[in-house]
Amino acid sequence: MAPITHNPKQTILQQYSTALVVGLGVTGYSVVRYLKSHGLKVSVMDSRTAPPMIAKLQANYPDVECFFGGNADHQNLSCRLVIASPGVGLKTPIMRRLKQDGAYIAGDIELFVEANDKPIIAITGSNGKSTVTTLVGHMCGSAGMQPLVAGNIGLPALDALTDQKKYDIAVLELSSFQLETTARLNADSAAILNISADHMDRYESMGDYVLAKARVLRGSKQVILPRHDDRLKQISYEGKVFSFDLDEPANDSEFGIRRESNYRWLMKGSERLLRITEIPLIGLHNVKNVLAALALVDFLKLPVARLVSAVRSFHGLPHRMQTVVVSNDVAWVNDSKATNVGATSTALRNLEKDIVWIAGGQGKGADFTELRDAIRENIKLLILFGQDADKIESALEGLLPISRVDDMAVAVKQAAEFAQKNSMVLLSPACASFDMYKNFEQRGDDFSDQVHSLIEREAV
Ligand code: UMA
Ligand code: ADP
Repeated sequence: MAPITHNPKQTILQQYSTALVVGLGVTGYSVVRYLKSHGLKVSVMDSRTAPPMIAKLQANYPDVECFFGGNADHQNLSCRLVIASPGVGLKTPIMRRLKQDGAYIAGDIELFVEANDKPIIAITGSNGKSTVTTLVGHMCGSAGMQPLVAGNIGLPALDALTDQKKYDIAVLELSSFQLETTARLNADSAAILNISADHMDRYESMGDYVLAKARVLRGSKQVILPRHDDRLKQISYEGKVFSFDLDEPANDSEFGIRRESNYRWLMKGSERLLRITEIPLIGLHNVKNVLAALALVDFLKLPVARLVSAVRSFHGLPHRMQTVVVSNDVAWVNDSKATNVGATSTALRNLEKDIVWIAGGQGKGADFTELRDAIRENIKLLILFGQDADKIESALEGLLPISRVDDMAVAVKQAAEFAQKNSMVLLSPACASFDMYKNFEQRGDDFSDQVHSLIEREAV
């Protein structure tokens, strides 16, 4: 095939008439639908024999040529335009080969950016993305706007575009995977919330991971960053910087906290916005999330009263520090979405109560010794299960009592036997769930179900 001829001054739709979509999950399917609706000839490749969206594809697009299963990447798949799903690493043999063959590789977000003509607010970071994305959407909605909220949060951006025809602002949660295949986002306001190690099975180094995240800032008019994060000091951007953190802001481009008599206020420079106690969410990390959300929407100049009422009425998302039940003075808390070390150590550091901590799963190449600094005397027992339990146990050995179990049912039973009054049982796995569950929601639901049935059995 001839060398790459992609012209960045023209859109993808203007330049290509055929495309190969790699990965047939929700993103791949949304891309097929979008490209077909614009008249492209589309083929699909997936390493699984029966990928998740196969039935829907065959029912709605029977003419799409499919290459499925282990041998798919040995087929002659050359194509000038390749749209990669986020889960498909660009360094996998098939993607390297397609690139060598001269293909232009993009992702669904690049297609979205080309189709969209409304302002974009973009959010990435290792943790807090879904919380901040939802809160920003809620703020915009409370102020009378019609936000489109999509991306890594679960709704592919191109599906949101089709389903929700009328919107006046796009609020996108973006993973490092999605950013790798987005040439230039040109957001109006873009944030990197925080950086801690995640997906180290996909990146060669922390530096590579940070560079992928930093792509969110490309072309952004406003850049929102935490004030004190050394890992973000090296990155470059063009837009005006607004920073957020828990200390006092020094000027109008800083969001932070000021203590005044008995109150701690969230501030933009010298302007009071709301009191910390008005935030219904648990933990100082969520105060940071609220500050980031306020900074992200600042350019819209929405009425402060509307923003404050949005914060007051935002009770967070399921599976993030969610209290399942308080029974016999023991709080059972589901933080199943803590799928990396950063989220779990934030949770452990923020809790004062005695804790029975349930963790484990698929570690994604994480260095679990980073959890050591978060272990304090109030963590009375760690109950471990799942694929990388060995690794966690050896990283934390000697710091706290550790018990090994086979599954959630036994973990919950053992936690109930051990937990004292006024303590908390916390599911905060520090791992992905895919070794034992479909996703983190199913793992969190299993935890809740086991807790409720145990309490009901004890009540009989
Ligand atoms: N596949 C291949 N070859 C590969 C890898 C995957 O063929 O090398 C195939 C799989 O066999 C599967 C398909 O690709 O059939 C799945 O595609 P995908 O993994 O890109 O998943 P989607 O269903 O399209 O969902 C993706 C995001 N998933 C990932 O990034 C792994 C979803 O984020 C996102 O909500 C959705 O797009 C809509 O934008 C999930 C996630 O775990 C929640 N994200 C990671 C995170 O939050 O940490 C980044
Ligand atoms: P993401 O979409 O980035 O995974 P979520 O809002 O879904 O973020 O939260 C994921 C996990 O991270 C949860 O365990 C939550 O309690 C924790 N978390 C939320 N915000 C932060 C933050 N700012 N810093 C660290 N951990 C956080």
